Amino acid sequence: MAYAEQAAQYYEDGYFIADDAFDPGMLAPLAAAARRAVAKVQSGEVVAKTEGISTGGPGDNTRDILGLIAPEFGEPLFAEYLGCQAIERYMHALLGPDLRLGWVAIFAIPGPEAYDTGWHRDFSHEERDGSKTVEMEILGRHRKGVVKWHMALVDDACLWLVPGSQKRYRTAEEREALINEHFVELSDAVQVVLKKGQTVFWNGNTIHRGRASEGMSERLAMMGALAQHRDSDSPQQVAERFVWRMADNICDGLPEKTRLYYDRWRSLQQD
Ligand SMILES: O=C(O)CCC(=O)C(=O)O
Ligand SMILES: [Fe+2]
Repeated sequence: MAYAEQAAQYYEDGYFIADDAFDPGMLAPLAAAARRAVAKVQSGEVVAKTEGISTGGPGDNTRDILGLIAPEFGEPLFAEYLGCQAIERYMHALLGPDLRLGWVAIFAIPGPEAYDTGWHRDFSHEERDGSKTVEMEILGRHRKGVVKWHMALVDDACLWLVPGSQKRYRTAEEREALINEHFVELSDAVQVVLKKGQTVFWNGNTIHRGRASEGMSERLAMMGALAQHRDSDSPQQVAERFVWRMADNICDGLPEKTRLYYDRWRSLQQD
């Protein structure tokens, strides 16, 4: 499928699946680096907290490993992956020529554990039970210009979403699932089934759910995001989960493209 068609599908359905969203030769090294990063966090060799990345501390069994571009991880491949040409081509088709840092993280569920987020939109602090006017206003504004993705490092069928729901008010059935009973089947939902190496680019404003798939033995996925950049974008308060990125040592080791994404992000953060 051509990039323009995939971009059209993204804006219509809220997602598309790509087979080639990493530079040649990156897949096996990324999986190996991800396993090392998970082991470092579990052992406490690296302590990755939203407020800062450090070394030598208590181990942690978090499922969401952040801070991968920090030098403490000693894994430069993550920053290369975020800035690689294959990702850049998709982002240019979706967001235009100028990009800035979103994030890169790992999703790790080590065994056949129960995992279920329940139905939600990624609304963070926005109103979750608004009127049609309120919800449509949020959908038009919230995380505009940000595209996120999951790349399966092992086969991954955890994500479910309702195609097109990023563009419209929720139905009565969806409201029940979003507000009251999060763990039900939704009639219009689809399961996103990824083979190892496939990437789903998707909009977190869709109604979606992450759920351990049947017979799953492990989940290991990269999560990434980039944002559209304009020099005229307004400065922001540093988001709580990105405070670690204000450390002086983050930018030095970054490859050229990721450094550009980082510098643009950094220039908009109020100290
Ligand atoms: O587990 C998943 O695939 C989805 C998790 C989720 O809600 C998200 O990434 O926003
Ligand atoms: Fe979500």
